[in-house]
Amino acid sequence: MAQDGTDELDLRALNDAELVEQMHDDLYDGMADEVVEGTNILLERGWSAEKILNDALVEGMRIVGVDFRDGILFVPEVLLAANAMKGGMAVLRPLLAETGAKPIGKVVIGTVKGDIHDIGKNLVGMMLEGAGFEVVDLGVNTDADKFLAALDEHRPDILGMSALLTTTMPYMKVVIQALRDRGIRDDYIVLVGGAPLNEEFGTAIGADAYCRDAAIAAETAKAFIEKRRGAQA
Ligand code: B1M
Repeated sequence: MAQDGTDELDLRALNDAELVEQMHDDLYDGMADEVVEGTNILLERGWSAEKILNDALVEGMRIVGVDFRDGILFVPEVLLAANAMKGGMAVLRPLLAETGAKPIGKVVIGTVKGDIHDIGKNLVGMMLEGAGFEVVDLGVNTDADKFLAALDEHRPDILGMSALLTTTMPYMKVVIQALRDRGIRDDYIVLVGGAPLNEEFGTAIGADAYCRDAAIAAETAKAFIEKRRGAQA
């Protein structure tokens, strides 16, 4: 029993499956401290960062997404859930990004104009760092001018764009067109991702590849870099 008289659940008393289920509930309820504690407990129990990310955090957010879609949860609750998810991700970040080696390439990434979803983009950034890339994150609501300015400033190998809304995904094409207008489209590998996209869309807007998830984004980025370096050798 906690000092304020409420029952406090001892997360350490739960077995792994119960703890993961409790973390889904805590994420749903926006309880960031509990999600962080659960994440730490699973790490202590020898779980890999990837497994915690996928089984506890991403799966918890999927459940939130279903109830958001169905009108059971609303923006304020989903914001709290997102905050809890970010708490867990902050614990995992150094583990996912652990590399120590010289960067194998540079990526500029951002969520496109009109869109403020950043959890998926942040995950992609972490996985790219884990794969050995230096990542410049432009944040959310990024317009074409900001992308172009960042390309000029950072000279990356890859431009990554994220969109979570059917209304914002067409803006990716605007950015790619802006690259074409400047005659610099082929200077960059353009990767796109986000829940409403698919491969067909990626091809239609002239991206080099659509990436279904963060792990695939990291694999795809590596494969393109190796191919490009091979062609230059
Ligand atoms: Co929003 N939202 N939301 N939301 N939200 C969705 C996207 C939605 C599908 C929910 C639903 O109805 N089921 C729906 C979109 C419908 C549509 O367009 N068809 C929606 C809506 C409608 C809205 C608002 C319009 C709601 C409103 O205001 N009425 C509003 C829009 C605000 C805006 O952007 N202008 C809004 C707001 C919000 C919150 C602010 C409350 C919050 C965002 C908080 C934040 O991100 N900081 C939020 C959230 C959390 C969601 C859901 C529930 C979860 C998104 C998420 O984080 N998923 C989402 C429902 C859903 O997707 N199931 C929803 C977890 C994340 C790990 O997955 O982002 O898909 P994901 O990323 C994956 C892949 O897609 C891929 O890799 C990632 C990791 O594996 N990937 C990339 C993503 N980006 C990539 C970039 C790459 C490569 C891969 O580059 C190379």
